[in-house]
Formats: sequence, structure tokens, C-alpha cells
Amino acid sequence: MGQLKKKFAEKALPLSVEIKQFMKENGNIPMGDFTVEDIFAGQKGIIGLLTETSLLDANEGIRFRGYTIPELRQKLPKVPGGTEPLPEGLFYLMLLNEMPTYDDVLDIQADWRTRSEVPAHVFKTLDSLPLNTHPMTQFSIGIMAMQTESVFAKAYHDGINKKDYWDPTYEDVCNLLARLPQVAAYIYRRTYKNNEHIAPSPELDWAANFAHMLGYDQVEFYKLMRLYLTIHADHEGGNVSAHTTHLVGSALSDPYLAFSASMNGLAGPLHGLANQEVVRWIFEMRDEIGHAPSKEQIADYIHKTLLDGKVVPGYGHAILRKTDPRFLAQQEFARTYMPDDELVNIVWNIYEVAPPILEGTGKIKNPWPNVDAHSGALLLHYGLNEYDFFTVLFGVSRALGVLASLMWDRALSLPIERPKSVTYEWLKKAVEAKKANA
Ligand code: CMX
Repeated sequence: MGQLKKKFAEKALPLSVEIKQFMKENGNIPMGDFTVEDIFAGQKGIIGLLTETSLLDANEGIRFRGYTIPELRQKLPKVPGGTEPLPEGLFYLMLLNEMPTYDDVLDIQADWRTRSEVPAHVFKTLDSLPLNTHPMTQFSIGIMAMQTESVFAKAYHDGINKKDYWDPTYEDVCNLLARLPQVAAYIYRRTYKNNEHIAPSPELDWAANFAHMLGYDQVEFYKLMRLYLTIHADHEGGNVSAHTTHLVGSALSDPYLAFSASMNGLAGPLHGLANQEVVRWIFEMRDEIGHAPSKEQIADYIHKTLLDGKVVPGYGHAILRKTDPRFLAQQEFARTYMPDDELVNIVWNIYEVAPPILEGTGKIKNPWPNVDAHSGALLLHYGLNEYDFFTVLFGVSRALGVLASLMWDRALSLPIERPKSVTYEWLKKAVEAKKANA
């Protein structure tokens, strides 16, 4: 170990223990409108953002412009005879706070089709990456490569008046949404399918065309994609991907820069990457046991995971305190189309076994499954086995919500984001002063 690294470890590790103890002893001391603990705990519970597109209730789950997930599945326009909502309609709802008609959705589809051509240099950029580059890294780089097309960046360079920012932002947002499925599908096919690409099918809706370009043309898979791209679209403003888009966008970085940054956050295992981690965790459990695990074996494996100092992926949430309605929507889909699927049944058994064990630790605030606990099993059912790719699907969906929000950031002229931070020394002194004055 080099001297610098050694010295860092000597300083940081004891300080981490000291700060944990400090928080235990002083966490509930008020600090302005908040407490000492709030400062340390990733700003959870601190209201510090305006986000119009969706609102999360700890017990009820997400509402998009006031609509719950079951309501969206019922009320958003569908293809004729379809059963799942069209995600383009959700974008319309999030942007305008108005439920679209089917014609409104057709209008978006027609507009996005005209914008959908991905510049050739984007594919060249992706082709230059080693094939073992994680698909989320490729996705982020692909988005960055498209930034050459930013209408906002050009307009800013040319001296646009700030009251007009929303207009080139709209152009970038819609161009991005129109192009992301093809970029994502290109990454999938180059990484896993011998670089054999599938041309878009312009008569299909956004989600079905994406499924088609990935190489999955089953009608049921189209339905799954429509559902998947709807339920992953937004989760109010404070989650890492939404907050990052807002934060980076607040510096007037254009939508490509802001969204690519957001995808780097989604690629973290405590956020969107959890969907691949769930499948990896289940496969490792199954491999270790040698067959589909019983409920007792699942319980043992959860205990082992916790003892090893790891998280049980797909469980827990920073805000939610009940089973995620996005998990339940996927469970309902699975009950309809694949009730006997082995992996799906393992997911359901984990749902029975995990919550009491996680609750029993006494520290995990939400022992219930989140959206990522179920999504992988549905994709695997249709043969989409390459689970390192799953977070890219999440990313394509998340674009709908965070980019609709970015439109509002620019339209409302929300200012650059700059929360105040303090040092531990500052905090200690402030706590001492409070105690002295008590
Ligand atoms: N397994 C094991 N331990 C967990 C846990 C889980 N599923 N969920 C929380 N904990 C632990 C935390 O690591 C923390 O431990 P320490 O005190 O030792 O640091 C403690 O319980 C308290 O955490 P919390 O307040 O309940 O949860 P946080 O708000 O800090 O974190 C989340 C929320 C989602 C990061 C966490 O629950 C987690 O790591 N879950 C597993 C990963 C996952 O599924 N992420 C996807 C979330 C949905 C999404 O964004 O896509």
C-alpha cells in the first residue's frame, strides 16, 4: 500500500466509527428545521426540490400527476385491443398534467419517428468500445456521443434569451426520447447478438418498436415492454437518476449532458443496477443449492447475505415503507402470462420469506420489495437472458420522467442547485454550542 493510501485508511476508518457514534448520541438534536441525523442521512425527508411530474407516498407508492400505477394501467391510451398503457401517453401526462387521448399518443409517435435517426458517429463511438464494456457505460457514452446534436447547447452559444430556454430544451428532450431505444438496442445487439442489428419498424409504437429492435417480436413481450417502460418512468425528484438530471441540468448543461449523468447514477447497484443484481443473486443462490431453492433455503441464503455484509438486492427503499406497487403490477402481469415460470416462483417465494427476516434486523427501514425485485424474472421468461443489460431498459424508461421534469425546470426557470454543506468539525461545534445553551 502506498503511503498516501495507508495514511488515508488510518485517518478515515477510525473517523467513520467516531461519526457513527456521534450520530447515535446527537442525531436527534435539532439543526435549523432539521436534525443532526438529517445532515448525515443523504438529505432523506428534507423537502428541497420542486418536481411536478410525480409524487411518492411512503405507504401508497408513486402517483404520476395524481394517478397511481393501477389507474395508469387502466386510463392511459393503449393500442387497439391492447392491455397495457402506451408509455408515450405517460410522457404526455407528465409533461402537460392532462390525460392524453389515443390521437394525442399517435401524434407523439409521428413526431418522434421524424426525430428518430441516430447520427452515424454514435454507432461508431459505441463500436470503438471493448465488448465487455458494461451496457450502462455504453449507454451513457452513446448519449454523450449524441450531444453533438444538442439544439440547446447551440442556442445558448448563439445567445438565446433565458425566457426561451424551454424551446431548444424541448427539441433535445424529444430527439433524445426518439433515439434512445435505437441506441439501447444497438448496444444489446452489438454486445450479445454478433453485431447483427435490426432496423426500426416505423408502424410500431415506441415500446413495441424497441422490443422489435432488441429482437423480441412476441406480442406478449410488446405488452411487457409497454408496462415496463411505463412503470419505471419516474419516482419523484429526489431519487438519484431524477435528482442528477435536475442537478446537472440546473447548471444549464444541456439535456444530453444531464441525462447521461443521470444514467451514471442509475448504474449504481443501490439504484437501477439492482435489477441485474437481483437476478445474479438468485442465480448464485440456485447454483450453490443445485436446484430451485425451497423457502427454508431462501431464508438461509438471506441470512448468509446479511452476515457477509451485503444487501439483499430488490428489497428496501429510501422512502417507500410498503411493497412497491410497481412490484405488484409486475406480479399481476406474471400471474396472467407465466404463473408456472420457475424463476418467477422463486421471486414470489423470496417475497414471502424476506420481509420478516429483513425486519428482524431492526435497522432496515423498509423490508418490502421494490421495483427491481421482479423485473428481471419477466424479461428472462421471454429469453432476454443477458441481465447486465437490464438497467439500460430501466434507463430508457426513466428518460420519460426525468426529461419531462427537465422541461419544467427550464420553463419555470429553476435556479442552479447549491445546497449548503458543513464539515464534521462545524457540526461538532454547533452541537456543543446547542448543548451549552440548553
Ligand atoms: N439488504 C440488506 N441491508 C439493507 C437493505 C437490504 N435490502 N436495505 C437497507 N439495508 C441496510 C442499509 O444498508 C443500512 O445499513 P447500515 O446502517 O449498516 O449502513 C440500514 O439497512 C438502514 O438502511 P435504510 O435506511 O433502510 O435504507 P437506505 O435508505 O439507506 O437505502 C436502499 C435504501 C434502497 C439503498 C437500500 O434499501 C438497499 O440497499 N436495497 C438493496 C438495493 C436495491 O434494491 N436498490 C434498488 C432501489 C430501487 C431503485 O432505486 O431502483
